[in-house]
Amino acid sequence: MISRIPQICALGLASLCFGSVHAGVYAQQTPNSVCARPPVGSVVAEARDLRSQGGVLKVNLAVHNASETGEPARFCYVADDGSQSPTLRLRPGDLLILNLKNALTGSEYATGVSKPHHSQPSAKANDDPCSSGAMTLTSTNLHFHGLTVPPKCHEDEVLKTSIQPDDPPFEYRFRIPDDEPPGLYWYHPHIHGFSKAQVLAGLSGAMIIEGIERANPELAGLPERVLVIRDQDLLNPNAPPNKSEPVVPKMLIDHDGDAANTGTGFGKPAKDLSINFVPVPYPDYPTAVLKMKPNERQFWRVLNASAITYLNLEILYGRRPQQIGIVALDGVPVNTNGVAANRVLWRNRIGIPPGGRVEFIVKGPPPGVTGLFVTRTVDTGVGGENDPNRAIVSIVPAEDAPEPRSKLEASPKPLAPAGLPWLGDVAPVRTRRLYFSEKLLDPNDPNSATTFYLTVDGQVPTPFNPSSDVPNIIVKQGDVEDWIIENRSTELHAFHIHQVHFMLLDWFGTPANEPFLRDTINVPFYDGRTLQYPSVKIRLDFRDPNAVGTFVYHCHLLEHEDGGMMGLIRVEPAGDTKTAARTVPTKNSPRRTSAVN
Ligand SMILES: [Cu+2]
Repeated sequence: MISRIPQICALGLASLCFGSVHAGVYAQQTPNSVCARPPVGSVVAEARDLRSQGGVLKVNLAVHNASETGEPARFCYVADDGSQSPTLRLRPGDLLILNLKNALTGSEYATGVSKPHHSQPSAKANDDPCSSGAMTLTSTNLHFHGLTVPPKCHEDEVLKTSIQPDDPPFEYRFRIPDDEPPGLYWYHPHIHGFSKAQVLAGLSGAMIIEGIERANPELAGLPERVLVIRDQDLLNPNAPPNKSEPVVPKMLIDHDGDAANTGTGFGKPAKDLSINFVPVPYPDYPTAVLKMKPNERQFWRVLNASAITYLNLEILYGRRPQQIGIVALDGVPVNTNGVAANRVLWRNRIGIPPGGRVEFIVKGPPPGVTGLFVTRTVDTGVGGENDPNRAIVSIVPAEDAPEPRSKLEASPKPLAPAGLPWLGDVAPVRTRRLYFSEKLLDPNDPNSATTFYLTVDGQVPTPFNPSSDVPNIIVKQGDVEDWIIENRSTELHAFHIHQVHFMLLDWFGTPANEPFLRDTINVPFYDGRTLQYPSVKIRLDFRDPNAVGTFVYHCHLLEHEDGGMMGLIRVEPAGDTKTAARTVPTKNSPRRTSAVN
């Protein structure tokens, strides 16, 4: 069937089938005064850069929202100058002072977002944003994804910190650690039960720790671009797929009301994508436009700020995949292990889970060849959402293309080598096992509500309980641990842990021993056929004293996190011996509940 249609159309790249970047007849998101978004087919503009000066970056951000009938809800971060989701640029050692004003309006569910069925919003507990713990659609807070900043109020604490619309601006204030790896990080809200709704509506922004050219001389002098790929509710949910696509048999809706995985690479996606807020809507995927000087080398920093969409990125020139030179993943240069030979990983495709980042060298297309930046389909399992093939950006070569605003330093001073031994060379003090699982409310109805679990093996599977302070895992600062994370469900999950990075040792039975670090990793789904559940094995680094405190690990598909797929970890200070008791009950032990609380 596929061979009967043009090859590029068979890839689901409908925009190229039309040979056009114009939008079709379907709805396009139109600009509006609050949380305005660029029209479909726009040139990809860069977010405003806010740079630290004299070692300090002071930023005021207000969280606004808007929604028009029949259009997806829009939430946005607005800086003092009216710009949205600015890119925060700091150097290691710099102080960030970020005042966050919650200017959300409307009742909890009156902003075009349906009430999540997994979580019950909790009422505002008290007036102190540091201990409020209120979880509603109009509460908000910030997580600084990837940074090793302490999990303390006013720094990177998301369990209790909650800012309400009538609160005065809330101050985030912390220093970027001197040894924070240079790279791409990001900020987004983390209100349990409402993370998906707020991120899907647009609450996310990039954060750059400057100096990556100091870690990797290949980058010296390159112009850099920050590309934020977000997802959003479909602009044309009722449209049939583009006629160039082969007809796919399965067009089901999953329990979240999203298009279920067809397993074919085609069909209606669960969500639309946007790039720097330029929407690329189903069903025609009219691309955003990015101009580059022909053959120019640039450094692209790509963030998957999607709430639930996995990306599988590729660049095509003349329909052929191009080599991209990966220099950092999840904010950490790939040569952070100190091996010069690992400066650049040349690949022609890279998968990025929601929350993940990739930074790479790319060469512009030759004169006369319009390239495509695409995401290939991701098989999310029979229980997963549909992430089909689609183009995102047309890369247009043009001699007069404007240069990106930022350029990396031309003669950087090399970065000091890491102070600690490479994680891969450190023996773990223990191995833990965790597993993802899901339970249908009605086992006979695949569309009934689902509860999501991320369980430490031996403990009783329980959805994350925001009112419990009892950690599922206790670790001592200074330790290095191996975790085997299994997936007992039929859909893909993306494991993420706050505050620390990890190394991938083994992926689905294949040794990886990646010589670099991540903070988010896909855990393959169970297809009902393998003898064992699929798993990944990672080595986690708890050596940094900034990680001391209580924080979370969770699935970064935010509807799963909101639905309970999250656990609590406490990192005790080194030398503290009072670590025993207070962990959650196991299947074999009597439930220690009130006695230990
Ligand atoms: Cu998940």
